[in-house]
Amino acid sequence: MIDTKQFGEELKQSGFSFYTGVPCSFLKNLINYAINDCEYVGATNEGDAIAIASGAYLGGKYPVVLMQNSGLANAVSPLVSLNYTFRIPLLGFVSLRGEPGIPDEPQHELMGQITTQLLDLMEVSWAYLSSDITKVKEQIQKAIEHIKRDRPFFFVVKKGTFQEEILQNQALKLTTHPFKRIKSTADELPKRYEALSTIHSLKDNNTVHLATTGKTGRELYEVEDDAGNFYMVGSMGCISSIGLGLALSQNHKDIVVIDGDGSLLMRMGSLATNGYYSPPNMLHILLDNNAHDSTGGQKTVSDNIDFIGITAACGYTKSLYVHNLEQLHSSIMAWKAEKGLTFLYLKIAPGSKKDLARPHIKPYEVKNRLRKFLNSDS
Ligand SMILES: Cc1ncc(C[n+]2csc(CCOP(=O)(O)OP(=O)(O)O)c2C)c(N)n1
Repeated sequence: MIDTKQFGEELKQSGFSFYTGVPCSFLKNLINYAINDCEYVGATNEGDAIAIASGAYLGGKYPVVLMQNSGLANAVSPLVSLNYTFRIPLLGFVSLRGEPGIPDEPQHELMGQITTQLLDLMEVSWAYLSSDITKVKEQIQKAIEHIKRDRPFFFVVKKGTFQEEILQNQALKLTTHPFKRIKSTADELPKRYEALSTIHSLKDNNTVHLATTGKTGRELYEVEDDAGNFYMVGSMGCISSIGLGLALSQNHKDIVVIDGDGSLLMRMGSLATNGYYSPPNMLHILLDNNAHDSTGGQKTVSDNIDFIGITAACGYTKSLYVHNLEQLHSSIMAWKAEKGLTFLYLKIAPGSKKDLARPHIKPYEVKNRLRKFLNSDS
């Protein structure tokens, strides 16, 4: 067995002190260490955890992600279309429930057989974590080499690898009396391009704009390319989790997340995590066209959803209905002055700019440029 604290301190010395994930009993002791002695963000979903960790990496951290192997399935989309595509590394720990030959619950049987194959298929390098601390130190160095090459590395963790680490008291954090502004007049339904132009017009050197998958990122690129912009491709629904990880690790920067209704609905559990950790430097703007516009305009169910009520109930400090571009402008200005995790909800018209191009810059170039922008003292 590994001395969990010694292992954690070893990782800490190599810069790994930001953890996120969803618990598994095999990893309980390492998670307890992370909660007790490091920064730990409890995610609602393993895919969200990957995105939170990726945001933290953009912000300059070396993140660690913990998950049960059943949750590796939840993490597939961002691992293959975010981390691979943008060359975003992280250190992962995945438990091996259902290890062949060892009795376990029936739901782990198949995943136990395919965990390492799944990692191979996703081109994620991995190793079984040794329970000998001398070997473990070598393994950590090997993992760091992969990470330095901008690739994720996963340790597959068998039962009984970590020594007991007692969970200390966990701080409770409850948001009380969130401020809500609900719909009070007709929506003017601007175009997405107009909304993005308004948002972009308020961007300064201290601000990052994270644009969701599909035409939002493509249109933002056409409004104006900027070193502080991140155009998401793939990993639909992960943009606000990236925002959370980034906002927590760069608390002096303004992080503006620009979301779509289809994307937000895809991973709505992330709202609970955002609200709980409530980074005051994050502004979450939803441009709701009631459609999957990027894939041909198929309707979403957003017309049935009270996003203002939901985000307020999840712990966002302010949830504000925005009826037109003027209100969008003034609400962003007000947020810049007052801060607090804020959700702005704007209904927009469906449709996009004609002859919309795709960013000429490659995803990993966007990432490298953004990391430089964030980590230079401008
Ligand atoms: C996991 C996943 N499923 C489906 C897609 C295909 N896809 C790309 S953009 C998009 C629609 C996004 O809808 P929304 O967030 O409302 O933004 P809009 O296109 O309306 O601007 C879809 C379905 C994807 N990229 N990833």
